[in-house]
Amino acid sequence: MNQPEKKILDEVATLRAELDDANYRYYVLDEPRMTDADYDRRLRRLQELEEAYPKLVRPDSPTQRVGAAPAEGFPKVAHAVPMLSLNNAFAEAELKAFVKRLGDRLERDGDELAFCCEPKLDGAAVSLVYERGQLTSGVTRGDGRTGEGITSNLKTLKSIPQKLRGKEWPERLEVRGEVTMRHAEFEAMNDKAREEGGKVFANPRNAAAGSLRQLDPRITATRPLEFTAYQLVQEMASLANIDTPTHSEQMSLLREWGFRVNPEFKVVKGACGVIDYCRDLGERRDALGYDIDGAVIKVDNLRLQRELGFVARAPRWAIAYKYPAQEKQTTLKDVKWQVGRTGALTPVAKLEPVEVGGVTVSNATLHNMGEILRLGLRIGDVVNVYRAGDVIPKVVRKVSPSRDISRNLQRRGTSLRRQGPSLRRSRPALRRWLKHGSRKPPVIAGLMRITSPSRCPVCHSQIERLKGVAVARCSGGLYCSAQRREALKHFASRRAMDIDGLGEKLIDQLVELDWVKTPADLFRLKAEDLATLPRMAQKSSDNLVAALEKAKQTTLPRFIFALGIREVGEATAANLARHFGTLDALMEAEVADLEAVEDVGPVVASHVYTFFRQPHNRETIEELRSLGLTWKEEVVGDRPQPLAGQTWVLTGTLESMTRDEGKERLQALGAKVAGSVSKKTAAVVAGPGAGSKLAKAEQMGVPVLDEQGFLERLEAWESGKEAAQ
Ligand code: JCF
Repeated sequence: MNQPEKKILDEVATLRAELDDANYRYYVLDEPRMTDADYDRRLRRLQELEEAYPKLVRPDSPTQRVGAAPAEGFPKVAHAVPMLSLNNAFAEAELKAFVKRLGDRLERDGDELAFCCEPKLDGAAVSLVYERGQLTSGVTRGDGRTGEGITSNLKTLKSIPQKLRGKEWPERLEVRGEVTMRHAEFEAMNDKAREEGGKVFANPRNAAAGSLRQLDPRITATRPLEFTAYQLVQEMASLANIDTPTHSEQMSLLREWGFRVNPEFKVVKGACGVIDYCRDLGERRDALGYDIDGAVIKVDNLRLQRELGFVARAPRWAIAYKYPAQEKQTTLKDVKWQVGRTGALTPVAKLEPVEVGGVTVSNATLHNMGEILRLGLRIGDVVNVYRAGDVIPKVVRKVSPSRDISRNLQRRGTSLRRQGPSLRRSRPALRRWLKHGSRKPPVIAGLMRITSPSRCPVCHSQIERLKGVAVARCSGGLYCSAQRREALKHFASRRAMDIDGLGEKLIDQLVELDWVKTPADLFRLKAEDLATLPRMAQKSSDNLVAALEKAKQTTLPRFIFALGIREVGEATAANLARHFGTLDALMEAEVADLEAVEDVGPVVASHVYTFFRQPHNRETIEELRSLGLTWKEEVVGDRPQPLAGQTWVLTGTLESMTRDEGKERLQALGAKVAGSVSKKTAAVVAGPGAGSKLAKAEQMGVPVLDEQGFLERLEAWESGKEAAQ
């Protein structure tokens, strides 16, 4: 084998340093500098060089993160220091008692004590060992004393440094934290698995734990896992080396060494500080984008921590304040089939009402028939429901055959074993059904089975199910009043045509009465007719007609979005509008022209093409135009996008425009508009009433604009006078 020259050695070292740095910025600091393309190019070059000179391959090389060869099981590994559990508090009074107890024990005023507060991440706890700065071992929590060695799996996580950054780390370092998955990535992963018949996880915690216990690290590498450090392990032997007097300083050290720590981490004082933190975090829980099951409160001062010590298996100096559970058990009472805007039939579980994560849930989605089969559900089953963030609650597992059913079976003198659904038998049947696309799903043995309708429950049209997909659709199109109703709701919605006063209930009535069949019919409604409807006074009828009149002035992106073309969301609508400039150009576009638009693939292109080839769609569009619907048409060609690649956040109220208008103007300039502030945020626009987002921006040093400043910049960018910030 040829010897690498010095030049090659230098290139490899540079590539590794650049890739490590890019990973750190992306996964730990949330501040990416390198584009994905640049990252991939460097990674490929490094792979090439390592292939050409295998002697250069090192276990901590960024190329090794894709995972090594499959391993046989996992070795049991004893934790040098046991991984603790935390005592729980379920009420604010218990937090007060905790602070008071600590004050008493330490013979000082508890309200003068500093506490570190952070979200209690709901994932899989792991412990990492670094020797001379190199990651040497990663172990699951296990029973707290012994866990499983999953080092090669953990090495595939980009938020776990293989090599510590900086210098002053101790000879041996142990870091503990939680491996989690964010809601968005978890949902995307499950959606894909549902489509492909792969492994679907009940919740992000199961997904994280399951992904870490994969025997093949290459599978772990494909899972969107994230490690967040929360504890630097204090061994007596290493105490001398880590010379920080507080937990919060240790967290800063961990950050410098290359770990991600939770951005919600905060030091507060006394019982009031702790309670305020727990309340605030609880209110923002659904908006965090990841699962937490509580808040962790720790005494900040490490000397005081040592003085307080432990009781049984939990530290005296910490407590977990628990929020309501996000997964709860209830009974499946019935399944109703709902027809969506595009005709897709969704089975909706009707549940015995149950509180999940602080909200009462009585309906949950079952996605499609494939999901019902996967879960082996029958009416009457006891099921678990999961609800997190703003997403729709889901039935995630069947807990046991319900009492009702077993009683039924007893009455009939049959044994449960004979009648119980056999998942072992249903799985191959499910796979066959998915693959061959017959209309009738396989029957799982048992009573009260759930079947999918062969006719639309609303318009009785035939139900179609394409080969290889689990979704069944009503073939009725706009003949189906359910599809019409959903299409109209979408058309009128705030982000589409924004027709004030045209709510869902009213649309239901208008469709029921057959007054409105197409969006164009909306603009023909007369105030005197509307006033005859129940709950519609003359005033509200006049207002609605005025709102319809106002909505006729719209924008091209809004109009395209309002049409409700399959898989054309707001962002795609904006891209289409920008690309084609006029509706006529879009309507005449061929599939290949459509595929040339940013983020438009063959599937979306074919949906758009097919939509505009339907005579009834073209008719409706013509009618809408002749009824006076207009927008400013842009000239063909790309407008400048000075804010491309930037993420903005709008908070508080604006006087000269609504937040949605502000958002649209920013998007038109190429910016993304996000709901929460991170280090990636380019700028925050804060109007009166701005709260925690403004505070966070200031704390993170993100630029903040008031409305005046925002308007000035907008106008400069829109007129093309200014290239970028
Ligand atoms: O986020 C967590 N799940 C979490 C668990 C955070 C912490 O700061 C913890 C923990 C378990 C034990 N701290 C300890 C001592």
